[in-house]
Amino acid sequence: MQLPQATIEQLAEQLESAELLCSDIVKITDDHPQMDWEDAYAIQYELRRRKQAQGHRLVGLKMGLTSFAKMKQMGVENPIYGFLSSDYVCPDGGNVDCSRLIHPKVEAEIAFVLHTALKGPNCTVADVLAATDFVIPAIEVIDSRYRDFKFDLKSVVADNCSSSRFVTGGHARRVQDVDLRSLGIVLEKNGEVIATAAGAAVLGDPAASVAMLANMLAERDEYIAAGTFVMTGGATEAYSVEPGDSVTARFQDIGSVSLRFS
Ligand code: 0L1
Ligand code: MG
Repeated sequence: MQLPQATIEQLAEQLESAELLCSDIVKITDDHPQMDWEDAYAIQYELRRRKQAQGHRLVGLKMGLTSFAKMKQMGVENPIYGFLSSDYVCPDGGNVDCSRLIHPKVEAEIAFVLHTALKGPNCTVADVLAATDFVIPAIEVIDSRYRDFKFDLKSVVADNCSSSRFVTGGHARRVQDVDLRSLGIVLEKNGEVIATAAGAAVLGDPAASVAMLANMLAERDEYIAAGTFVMTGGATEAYSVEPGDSVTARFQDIGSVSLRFS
């Protein structure tokens, strides 16, 4: 690690204030170019600790930057992971208040719920399929705390991978009953199709995203516990939303999920 613990805590507090005050900040590496990966995840885990200290619950984990479309959009090459907090949860068809956000964007994602813990290293797609209780459609609302959504990978890891809100809906289906790779996804904004994808857009198979999460967590001696909800990453690039917009993501065989923005 390059940053002292006091700086890690101070940066987590800054990111938390940016979220709560809806006020953007410059990316961390502008002032701390020496920040390494350990520091970046240490800041994220400190943010997570602060959320829990305020009474919010950890309700899941997420992968980010798992599709080629997202990697290309953000100019990066590696997936990253973050946490999902109970204050991010929205009801299906519910309203997101944009005055509480800086510059929200939406992503259509396939989410997994596990009945068995997954431990890396060497976790495989087959392991994930065997450990999965069901898959379910989701929309993630991301909202980078960094000015103009501009950051490098370490800064965005510290910012909990731009996590902000999410919603699940549609039907929970067993993985054995769907073909995750050819599963079609249609993302609509205000009734117009803005993006289409198949499940394979996410690392060739969304289950590979869950396997990668288990393998990345193993580097910290952590694992995905039984019962965990995991979002596998946007299958398409992310799309900006503003007050008045409504967004629906339709998933072949597993239904649709939607959100309104005011
Ligand atoms: O959920 C995501 O894919 C977000 C990853 C972080 C990068 C971004 O803000 O797009
Ligand atoms: Mg996402």
